[in-house]
Amino acid sequence: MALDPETRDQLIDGVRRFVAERLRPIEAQVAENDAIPDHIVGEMRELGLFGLSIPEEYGGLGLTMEEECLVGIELGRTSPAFRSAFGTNVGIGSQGLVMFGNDAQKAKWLPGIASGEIVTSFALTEPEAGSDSAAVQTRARRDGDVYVLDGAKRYITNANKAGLFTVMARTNPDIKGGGGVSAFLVPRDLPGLSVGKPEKKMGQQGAHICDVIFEGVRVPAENRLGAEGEGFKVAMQVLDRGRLHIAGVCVGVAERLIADCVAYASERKQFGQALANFQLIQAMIADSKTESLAAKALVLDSARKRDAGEGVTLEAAASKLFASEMVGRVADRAVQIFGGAGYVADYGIERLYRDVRIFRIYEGTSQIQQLVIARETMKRGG
Ligand code: COS
Repeated sequence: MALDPETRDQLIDGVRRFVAERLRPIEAQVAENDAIPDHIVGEMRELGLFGLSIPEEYGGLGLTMEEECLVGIELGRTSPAFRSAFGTNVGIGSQGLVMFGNDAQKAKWLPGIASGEIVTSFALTEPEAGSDSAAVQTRARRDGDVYVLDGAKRYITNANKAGLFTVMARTNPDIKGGGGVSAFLVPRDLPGLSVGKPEKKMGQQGAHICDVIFEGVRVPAENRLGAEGEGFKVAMQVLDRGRLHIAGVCVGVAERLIADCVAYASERKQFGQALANFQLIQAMIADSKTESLAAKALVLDSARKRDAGEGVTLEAAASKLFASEMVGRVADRAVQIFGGAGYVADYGIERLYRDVRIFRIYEGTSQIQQLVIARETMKRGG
């Protein structure tokens, strides 16, 4: 159920203040150290950020999709690496369980996920299954009352901290596509599960992705999420939702960059006057603002449709496509407006330029979103 307007404003205000006062001052330091200080993660837990989307009965805030996107916009006003610390708990790491888990599974895991005591990861991608996620090769063989998992997952966000993985694995090797895949809740401490070193990345330092290896990991059959063969659909529905969240974050980063551009252009003087007086600078600010407003309208409208119970596969893909491409253009213009300073680390613009590049890739590349949008549009007949 949606929050009443006053509570909603308080929540958004609280997150905005936390971002401005606690996160922004240390964003360069976090990038430098490739780590978010533990006490900051503790503050995120206290604020309830790990449980934004977890139903209230399990200790979360139970936000609607629209509310979650509004919070996502606020979180986008600083390095997106911070959001990543709890992003999997809010999105792809928990939503399979929220949407498809049975009561016992939910009661066992969701309270710890909501509080942040348990960090979750979503293990779909593999070395040979990126965009083609139905090509999952990790095997899950039934052996009495367990499934035995063997295989490797790649680029798994928060794997190095995760206590629980939602793993997509092939239960039926005779079915080559998604129909042979099932989803499992796999605790980190099961023997045979190992996690690789965090990858060195282009941006979003402080957020980590690692390989996850399964060697004869015996997962109790009761940890299967949904029916056998339903795993691919679980993953797709989790991603539909995740794409809306990411689109919200993209809008937030764009708003931050636009504010930075306005401040810099007002202060910096060339040819005897502020950059902001030059119409070619104004044109870049106008384009960024227009696109950012359009993305915001699209993502919030799509989120409201989801909250109303409509299928939003198309809208989520369109939001993710438009917002992630939009923030790429906004970041590029920001570097241009800042000029040499945009290319220099001290101003933080080049860091955000690198940070936003992944938005066009993860949770489905722009090309996958185009494919989904085209298919859905044709299905709907226009
Ligand atoms: N919701 C519910 N069901 C869905 C769905 C969705 N959003 N998308 C697909 N399905 C179902 C289809 O209806 C189909 O069911 P039936 O077999 O009963 O007809 C089944 O899943 C297979 O779907 P489809 O034929 O569309 O699968 P494809 O292999 O052709 O590809 C794409 C689907 C390319 C869209 C999918 O693989 C994808 O999204 N890839 C990107 C993955 C991704 O985002 N990875 C990021 C890493 S995770 S952070």
